[in-house]
Amino acid sequence: MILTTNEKIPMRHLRDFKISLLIFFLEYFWDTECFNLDVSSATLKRGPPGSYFGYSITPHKVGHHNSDIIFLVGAPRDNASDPLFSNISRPGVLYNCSFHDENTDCTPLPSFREFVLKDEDYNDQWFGGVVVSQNIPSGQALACGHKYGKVSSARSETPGWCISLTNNLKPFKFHSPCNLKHGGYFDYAVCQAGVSAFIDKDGEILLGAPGAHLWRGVVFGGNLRNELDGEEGMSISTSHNMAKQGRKVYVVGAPRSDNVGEVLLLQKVHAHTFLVKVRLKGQQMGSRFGHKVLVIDVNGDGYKLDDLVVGAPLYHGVDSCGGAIYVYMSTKATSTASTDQTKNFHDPWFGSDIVSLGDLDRDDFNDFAVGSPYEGRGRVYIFRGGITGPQHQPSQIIEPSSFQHLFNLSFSSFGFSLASNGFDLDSNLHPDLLIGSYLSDAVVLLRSSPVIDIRVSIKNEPKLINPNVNVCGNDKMRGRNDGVGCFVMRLCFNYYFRKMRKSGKLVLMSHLKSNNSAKHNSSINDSVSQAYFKFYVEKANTTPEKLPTAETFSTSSQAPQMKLFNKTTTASSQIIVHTTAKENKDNGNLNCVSHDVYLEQDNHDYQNGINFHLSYELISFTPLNSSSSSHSHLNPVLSVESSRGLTHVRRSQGELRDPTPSL
Ligand SMILES: [Ca+2]
Ligand SMILES: [Ca+2]
Ligand SMILES: [Ca+2]
Repeated sequence: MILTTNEKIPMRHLRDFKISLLIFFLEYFWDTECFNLDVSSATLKRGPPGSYFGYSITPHKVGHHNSDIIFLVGAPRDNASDPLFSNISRPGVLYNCSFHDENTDCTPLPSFREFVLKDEDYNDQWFGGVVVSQNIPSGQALACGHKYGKVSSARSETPGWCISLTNNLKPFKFHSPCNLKHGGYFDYAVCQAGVSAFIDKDGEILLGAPGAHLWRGVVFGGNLRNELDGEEGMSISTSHNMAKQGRKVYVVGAPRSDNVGEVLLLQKVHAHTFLVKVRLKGQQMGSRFGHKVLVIDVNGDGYKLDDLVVGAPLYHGVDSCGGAIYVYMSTKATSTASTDQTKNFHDPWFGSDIVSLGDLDRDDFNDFAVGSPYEGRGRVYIFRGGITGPQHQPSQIIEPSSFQHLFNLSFSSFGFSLASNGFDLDSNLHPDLLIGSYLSDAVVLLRSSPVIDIRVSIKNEPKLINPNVNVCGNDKMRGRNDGVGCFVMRLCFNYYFRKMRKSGKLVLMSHLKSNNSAKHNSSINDSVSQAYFKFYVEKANTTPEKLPTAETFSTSSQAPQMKLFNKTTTASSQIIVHTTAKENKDNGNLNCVSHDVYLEQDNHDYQNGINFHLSYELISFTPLNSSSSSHSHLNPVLSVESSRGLTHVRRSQGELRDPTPSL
């Protein structure tokens, strides 16, 4: 059945799927805010030149343990070394890579010659164009060559094929569903089965064949056929956490369907019957909505409802191209949509690949990565999940320029392929990410740093600053009553390692500044966090005739109103703490530092608060016990929440007036 374009999007009519929509477009003004994927420790694997090594990647768990991970990398334009393939041009090769050892090369897997048949055309078959893994311990893998053809016919036919691999990478099943079918171009002759493929937790294999039926497309395996009318099967996934009672939902993308692209959410009602539960449409002709789909729970909701991210890499604005991703939240909320405009890029293909990172920063929300491979040399955007859905600004933008000097390699198409699924190569409890650049025949591993939250609090603060009283700790100054007001600001830093306890030495550096123009500063240095405080001078004991005049307000706005004890307006402190893994709680009282703060003489401005700007950065963390991992120890980074810091305002009771002076 082909559903017509007049059919309404049924999302609001279904009990099982209540969806709200967020849209993210490629924005030029996104800042590169570094977070915990560490670019300085990037490692690289190269394939033969021109082989398109890295066109597809997947982690693969070997054996029964989560930690035994290898990586399968497709090089679909590579020549095979097997003599049987000596006359075959660029059949494509699948590589087995270990990133545990930086110095070993990836090894090509055998050519699966037992499946090579007479009269078949393996030239330029693009084997390794897709490789996927079940990604569970002892799970299987699958690799495809979607341009595998038949030479027995006078016509050029490309049914495509895939091969199932056992957990230890032995081939055990050949899939070429279109090869067995008859018919010409209107049927299965140019199926290209294996343009996309998916193995879910149950072991069910789905093969996308977008070329079937004159490019209307078919998905094989789940018997999903002909629901869509344009490249159905370009992307496929399943979810057990989207519908009630955990019933499996099939997600199928068709980026040319109905011109704007469509994604269907289906359920199996009988062995060969599927019911369309939700039909999602793109917004723009030719945007390739549905080119990529990702099932992920991004808001950690109580029912662990899976949400959906859809890529539309050719979405464009009026005068520009950019790409967009759509995030559909499985929630009881009413459908909402937000829009924005794309900026001037030339086909960066933002959203051409989208992968789950697991919980990259261990804040209990899953995060995901989006590739934008043709934006310059390519970029990867990291989006953090959150309680209301993913954050609109990427938490990190990864560009190859930040590490390509390590390898003396000029990257191209960086981010075309991504692979993570939450694998943790160095066992630091934070997931890692593989990024492919097929035009450079390269795959880069980025590991993620552990994350520390620092909470700053003020102890022993005065409720109000009495300008006539000196309460500082310095004996020489104590008790003076000469109009030099003074108070003690005691700042305490508490640390919290996310999801791990570590013994070691943690060094922080803090800088306290008084500055009336201090305000929230958006240009945060990579690793520097900030907090802001504001205190007010007490009005008590001032007689009406001594009240400040309007001129006092106008001239005081730029000049510092206070001095620290050493007569400067900045004080820095190094804070060292020895953390222990034995504490009952992960929280440790890091340290407190005190600053004696003096007001300038004769400044009784109680209307303008005195601003303090605290910045602090993590200098180092040296663990007591070195890790068993072969990878170097990564320094922790401060969490994004730490960066937001603390904004503290203390006002005098009942004395707040309109700050605009009345002249
Ligand atoms: Ca969710
Ligand atoms: Ca997270
Ligand atoms: Ca890790």
